[in-house]
Amino acid sequence: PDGTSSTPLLTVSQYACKRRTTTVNNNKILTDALEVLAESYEFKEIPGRCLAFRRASSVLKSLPWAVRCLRDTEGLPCLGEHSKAVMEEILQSGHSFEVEKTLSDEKYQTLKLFTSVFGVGPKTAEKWYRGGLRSFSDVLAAPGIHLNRMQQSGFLHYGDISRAVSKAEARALGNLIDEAVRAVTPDAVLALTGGFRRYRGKEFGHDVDFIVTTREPGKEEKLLTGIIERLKQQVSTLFGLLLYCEYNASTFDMVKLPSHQFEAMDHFAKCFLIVRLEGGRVEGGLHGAEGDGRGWRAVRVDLVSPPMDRYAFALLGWTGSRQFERDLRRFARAERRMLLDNHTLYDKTKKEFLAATTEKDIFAHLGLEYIEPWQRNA
Ligand code: DCP
Ligand code: MG
Repeated sequence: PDGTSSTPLLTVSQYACKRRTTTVNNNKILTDALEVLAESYEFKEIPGRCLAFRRASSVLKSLPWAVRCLRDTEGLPCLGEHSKAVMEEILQSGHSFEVEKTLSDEKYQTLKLFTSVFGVGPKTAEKWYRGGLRSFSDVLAAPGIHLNRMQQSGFLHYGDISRAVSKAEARALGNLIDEAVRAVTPDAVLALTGGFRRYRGKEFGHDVDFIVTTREPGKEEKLLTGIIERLKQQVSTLFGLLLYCEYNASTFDMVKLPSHQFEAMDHFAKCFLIVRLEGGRVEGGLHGAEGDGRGWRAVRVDLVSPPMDRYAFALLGWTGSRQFERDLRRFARAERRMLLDNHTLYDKTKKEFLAATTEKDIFAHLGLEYIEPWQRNA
């Protein structure tokens, strides 16, 4: 390098797992627009197009500079004709006709609203839409609509759980879970994962994800049910701490090959919770909950409990982002003939499983430079 170039000619990889993506997004206007289109194709169940927009958005998120004209994007991977056309329009006029049309589309708006409820996925949202329902009051008043327990809790705590969780609240929850874990067994391992592990500085998330396990082989499931029991017994003031709890027992099979299907959930024991977090626990009060004088808020919490020898795979898989995970698996398959998922890594050439005790081991097996959690916001 001669030091005269103002824009360094870094080659940007087509794989998110070979890029370093912090939460600083220099191209937010563009990525927000592309993600609207990705989401709308997700609702339309056209996964190819959805993925193309997500990949394009992810590449732009990794750039340490702002795109000012289309020429700036020469040589960048994953930017298809459609994405480029949308970007061009925004760069020139400040908005995109297609994005605005999508945002004002009744079906898009309704599916977005319905899927924002805990327990409501695209299938249910679509069914309700086709049944003529357009609002929450439509759903709640409709005869013959059966809400499962998760959806009932989703509606009941909608205001709280659709409001962002602050770092202080995540920390308070960490202490609460840690207390319960220590009460069950002192030698447990508890780690924050998901978005909160990827964030640095003042940031917010939609839920708080933890991995919990124990060094005693085969005891991790008992540990999780023990924690749940402990949380259930705990009452804060007059109320129970657990507002909702769904426990999924492990269906983990030690000898199985990694799944080819990315979106498939992993097989570890886990639980989906809604926890009542008291305001008094957080210095300076709770984000957003001060106004209504309740002094508490509901927060979504996920706990997953892999066996200790799968801890590194589970941690890597649950830290995200989703795009980072997708590309790790795609890279493993396409570039290394290996299969990776939240449980294991399998080398198809050597026909053997590759063990790992840390995330660094997994990156090393894949021949990838280690990417820190806060650089995985792809
Ligand atoms: N994950 C996965 N496969 C799934 C669901 C989740 O690999 N089917 C991984 C990737 C996610 C992480 O788990 O990054 C946590 O899932 P969340 O939905 O909680 O997403 P984040 O924590 O990344 O973001 P948020 O702040 O919205 O919670
Ligand atoms: Mg999360």
